[in-house]
Amino acid sequence: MAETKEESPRIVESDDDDDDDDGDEDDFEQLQYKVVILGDGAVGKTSVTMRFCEDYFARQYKQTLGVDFFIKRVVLPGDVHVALQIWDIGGQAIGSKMIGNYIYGAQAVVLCYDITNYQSFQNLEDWLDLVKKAFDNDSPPYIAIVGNKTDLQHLRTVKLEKHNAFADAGNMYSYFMSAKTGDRVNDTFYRIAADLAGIMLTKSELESSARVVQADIINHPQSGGDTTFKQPKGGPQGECKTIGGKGCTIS
Ligand SMILES: Nc1nc2c(ncn2[C@@H]2O[C@H](COP(=O)(O)OP(=O)(O)OP(=O)(O)O)[C@@H](O)[C@H]2O)c(=O)[nH]1
Ligand SMILES: [Mg+2]
Repeated sequence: MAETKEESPRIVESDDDDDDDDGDEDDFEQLQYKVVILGDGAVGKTSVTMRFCEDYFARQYKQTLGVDFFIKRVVLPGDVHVALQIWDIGGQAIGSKMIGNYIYGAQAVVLCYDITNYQSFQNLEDWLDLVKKAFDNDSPPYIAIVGNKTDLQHLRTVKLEKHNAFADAGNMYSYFMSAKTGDRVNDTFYRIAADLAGIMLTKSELESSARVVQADIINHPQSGGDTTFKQPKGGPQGECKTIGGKGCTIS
């Protein structure tokens, strides 16, 4: 997949607090991927995203309405810069007319469930169906299944064998994590970024995967043509409000 580099949307590194710097000399090209996180309400999609992007965890549940956007840049071996544009979709959006648009054009889809909530695991079938529908005749994206809340092992209701069988049947990548403790969150996203970029990681590279920085999108192309980067319908530009300079939301 390394050859997709030239066709990727461009993104320019931003300084945290220096708005008047045009930054021309520091601009550099990097890969950018759309990653969509799907799953039932309260499984921890926002928590996982916030843990990865801001190393923050909120105990209190605040339902996501529509979709929130986050950008996180990771630096892979070989100094390959990858910006992950994360679309955190509210679980209630399963009944929304927009859901197909949210999913379309993703390079990666993360199907998230709560290991203590069997229903949330069963409902991944429905989420997967939506993904298949959204991609229709197009080649499918990278699909991962994530069992969240591993800090609650003692309350687990979804057996490992069930998880593995579902992942195998759908030819999906399989991960577990805890947004609460942060266990396996960074290295999972780092792995996804590396897989999308076609970069093999050694064990030690995975373990040192915490090198992440914030970036802002400044250019989102209007047409993906026949490249592997399909332009999402109804993307964040123009209709996205910035929240605290980090995530942005469409509802
Ligand atoms: N113990 C534990 N609680 C978690 C974990 N991740 C999320 N939670 C809690 O689960 C609740 C729901 O988390 P959210 O991240 O808001 O869930 P969501 O999937 O984004 O929900 P919607 O926005 O409605 O789709 C919150 O109270 C979180 O604190 C985890 O890894 N462990
Ligand atoms: Mg949410």
